[in-house]
Amino acid sequence: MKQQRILILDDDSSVCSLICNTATDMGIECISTTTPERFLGELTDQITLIVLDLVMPNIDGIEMLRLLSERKCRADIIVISGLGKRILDTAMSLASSLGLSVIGNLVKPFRLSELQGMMRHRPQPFSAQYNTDIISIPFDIDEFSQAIQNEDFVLHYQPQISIATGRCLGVEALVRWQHPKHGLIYPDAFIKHAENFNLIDRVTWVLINKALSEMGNLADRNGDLLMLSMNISSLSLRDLHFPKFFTSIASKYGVSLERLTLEITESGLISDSSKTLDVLARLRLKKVGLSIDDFGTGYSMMKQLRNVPATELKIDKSFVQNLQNDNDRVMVEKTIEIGRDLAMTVVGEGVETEEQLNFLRSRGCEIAQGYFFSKPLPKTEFLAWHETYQDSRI
Ligand code: G
Ligand code: G
Ligand code: MN
Repeated sequence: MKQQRILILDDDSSVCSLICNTATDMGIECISTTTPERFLGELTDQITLIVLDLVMPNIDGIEMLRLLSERKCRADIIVISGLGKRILDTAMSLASSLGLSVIGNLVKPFRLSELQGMMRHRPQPFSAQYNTDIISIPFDIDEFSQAIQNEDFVLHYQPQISIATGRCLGVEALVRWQHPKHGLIYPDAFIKHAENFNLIDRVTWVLINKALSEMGNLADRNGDLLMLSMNISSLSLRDLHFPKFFTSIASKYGVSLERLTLEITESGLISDSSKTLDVLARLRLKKVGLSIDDFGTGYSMMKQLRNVPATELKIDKSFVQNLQNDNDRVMVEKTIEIGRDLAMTVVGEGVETEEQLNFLRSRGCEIAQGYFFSKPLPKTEFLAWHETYQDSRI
């Protein structure tokens, strides 16, 4: 176990001594300073814990977090501020998006016992904490065109469960690129490129055909057909012919439009052109379900809610997985309320634990999706999961 060593930056020297005395009493080595220059000078790989005041005269703590990230600082960080909890929560989200390891926050005036509790925190090995960037495989437009030509994509399916009855109501189809050399590549690594290459429409149609042929007519033991949700790039929804093509593919596979839902990410809807709204309205008139994916992460969600004729809201997993945070919990509660008031179905995404499921249930959320039930699975594995799941419910 690495020896704890604390470095404190606070422009209030009385706070510095209070923290230092506490640390020394606990047998922890401690350095404190009121100036950013000295702070950066003292920052070495030996420091395991940093206590950082967010509001200082010469540099703000947010700027300091950025500097720490640039220096690839791997120490655990506690942020403190007299400005209240919301700013601290924002600083913590920012810090973790910068790859820093923030372990807690303290609102001034704080209790010594709170600080002591955090200091007792045992430093973890550094490598486990530092978020490395997502590795992405470089590929060019020809290679990607070829992949579309060969239809080198597989769909994985993740169940959507009725929270009230436990029944599996439907599946969401999620694409993966089956790359001949690199293996399975996840959508975050290629969908954006497909959009930039202007090839996304071709991918969209390949996948709609695939999803409908594989899962369009899946029924459970009662003979009830399952719902099928697909993710559609908002760029593909600018094509005024989309509803016509979509309808004809559904009829080719004999799938009724009421059982299909198109998920559009909230950020995609921001660029709503009148064409997109035209397409969405016509799909809705044909009874296709429309879901706002990753709800809560976009920039103008109230405007989207008013304009888009959506039937479903999917609460982004970042909120569902952070219910211990007051802000995230309120987001989840209010999204469920908005959904109910607007007669929309609300799906809680990224449900991993029973507590998360119980919380959603207690607030009246209807559908849950997440690893708690199953990861997205290839078709045959999904079918096996579905059989076993139905067995377990008899
Ligand atoms: O499975 P994860 O499976 O990594 O999916 C990440 C994101 O990729 C999803 O949130 C979704 O927005 C996007 N995505 C998944 N499948 C598709 C697809 O078939 N088409 C498009 N356009 N996006 C998809
Ligand atoms: O379309 P979209 O953003 O909604 O896709 C959901 C993403 O979330 C996919 O990448 C899927 O693999 C992932 N996912 C689904 N359930 C869980 C879960 O319980 N935990 C986590 N961490 N990710 C999940
Ligand atoms: Mn989705």
